[in-house]
Amino acid sequence: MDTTVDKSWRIGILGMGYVGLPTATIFAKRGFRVLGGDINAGIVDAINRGESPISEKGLDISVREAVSKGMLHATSDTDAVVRESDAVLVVVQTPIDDEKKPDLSTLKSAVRTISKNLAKGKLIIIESTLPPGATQETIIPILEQGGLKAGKDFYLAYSPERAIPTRTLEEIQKNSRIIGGITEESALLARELYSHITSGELVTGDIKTAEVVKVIENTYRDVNIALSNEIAIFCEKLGVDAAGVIEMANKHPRVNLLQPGTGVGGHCIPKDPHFLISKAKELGVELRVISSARKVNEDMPKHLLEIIGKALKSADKRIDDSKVAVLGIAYKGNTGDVRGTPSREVIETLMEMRCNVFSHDPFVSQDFGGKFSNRVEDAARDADCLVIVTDHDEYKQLDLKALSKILKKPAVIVDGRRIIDPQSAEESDLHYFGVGY
Ligand code: SAJ
Repeated sequence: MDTTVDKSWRIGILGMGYVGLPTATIFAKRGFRVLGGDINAGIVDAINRGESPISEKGLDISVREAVSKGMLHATSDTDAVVRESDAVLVVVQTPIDDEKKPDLSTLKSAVRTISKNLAKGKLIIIESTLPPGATQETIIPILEQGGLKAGKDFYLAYSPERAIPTRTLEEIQKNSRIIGGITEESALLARELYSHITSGELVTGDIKTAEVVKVIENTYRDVNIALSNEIAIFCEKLGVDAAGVIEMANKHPRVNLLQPGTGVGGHCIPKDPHFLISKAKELGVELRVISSARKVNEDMPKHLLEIIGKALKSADKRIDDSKVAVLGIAYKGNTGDVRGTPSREVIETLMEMRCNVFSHDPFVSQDFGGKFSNRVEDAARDADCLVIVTDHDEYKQLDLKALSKILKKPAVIVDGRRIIDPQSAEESDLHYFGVGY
C-alpha cells in the first residue's frame, strides 16, 4: 500500500478533549477536513456553535475559525467518524481506577467503534497514553475482530501527545513526536500525516518502545519533583531555604531539579507512573524508586497542612478555631483544570478539622466545600492565615502590604509554591512560612 497523505484525506478524531480538540483545529487550519467525534452531546454542540468547551489559551478562536470555514464538524455519531475518515486518531482519556490500575474502558469502547467500521487502507493512530504492551494485548485483538489484519489490511500507529496545558496549541505544532508503527509502513505513513501539523522532529520506531517512552517521560517528571519535595522537607528541618539550594544546584550544567510544592496534580503525571508500576508487577519487577516518588508527591498536601498548623500555632491560633484563605483550586498555575488538584485534599482536610475555609481561584469557581470568593481580598479579610496552593501568575503580584492590613493579626502566610519573596512578606508584616523554607 504505497499511500501518501494529501489534503483530500479526511481526518477523524475520537475524543474532543484537552488534546483531541486542539489537534482537530490544527489539522483544520492546515487544510484538512476534520470530523470530531465525542459521546458528550454538550461538547459536540458547543464545538458546532464555534465555541471551545475547554479553557485553553487560543482554543476558542481556533475552534470558531475551523467551524466557520467548514473544516471542522463535531458529531456524537462516532461510527460515522470512522466510516467517513481516511485517518482516525483516538485521543480519549486513559485514567487509573481506585486501585490505581489502568482503566482502558473508554479507550476500548472507541477502538470497538473503529473495529465495527474499519475498512482496508485506513490509518488508525492511538494518541491516548497506554500502559506498555496495551496495543498488542488489548487494542489489536479488538481491531482485528472484523477479520482485517493490522499492518496488512490497515495501518496502525501509536503517537502520544507531549503538549502541556496552557501551551497545547503551540506545543502540538512544534514539539517532537515519537511514532510507533505496527509495521514500518504504518510508522512512515503516520509520520507523513504529522509532518503536516508539526515542525518538530518525528522519530519512528516500534509501538511497544513508544508506549514505554511516553510513560517514562511523565514518570521522569514525577520522580524529579519528588526529589525536590524530599529536599524541601529536609531543608525545612535543617533551616536552609530549599528554593536557594535548588536554584544554585541547577547552575550545575547537568543538574535540572524541578520545583517543590504542594503536590503533583493533573490527569497525566500522577497517573502514568502507575501504568509502569502495574505492568512491572505483572512481570514480577518492583519499581521501588518510581513507587516511592509517587508516595512522596501524594503526601505533599499533608505536609502543607502540617506547615499551616505550625504557622497558626506561631500566632497562638488553632486550626479548628481559625479562618484560612486558600488561594488556588486548579492543579497548576494559569489553568482552570482541577483534575487531581492537591487543593482538594488541603481544603477537605481543613474542613474536617473544623477550620473556616474561604477559597479563591481566578480560573475556577468550585471550592470543594469551602466558601468561594471572587476576589482575593474577600477570602483574605479577617483570615488567620493565607495559603498559596496554586502558582497562578495573579498570586505572584499579590499586594502584600494591603493583605497584611486585612488579615487578622499577627498576619501569617503559607507559600505552598514558593512564589512570594520571604523578605518582602516579612517587610509587609506578614510572618512567612513555605514549603522548603
Ligand atoms: N509541578 C510541581 N513542580 C514542578 C512542576 C510541576 O510540583 O516543578 C506540579 C504542578 O503544580 C502540577 C503537576 O506537577 O500539579 C503536573 O504539572 P506539569 O506541568 O508537570 O504537567 P501536566 O500535568 O500539565 O502534564 C501535561 C500532560 N499533557 C497534557 O495534559 C496534555 C503530560 O502528558 C505532558 O507530558 C506534560 O504536560 C508535559 O510536560 O509535556
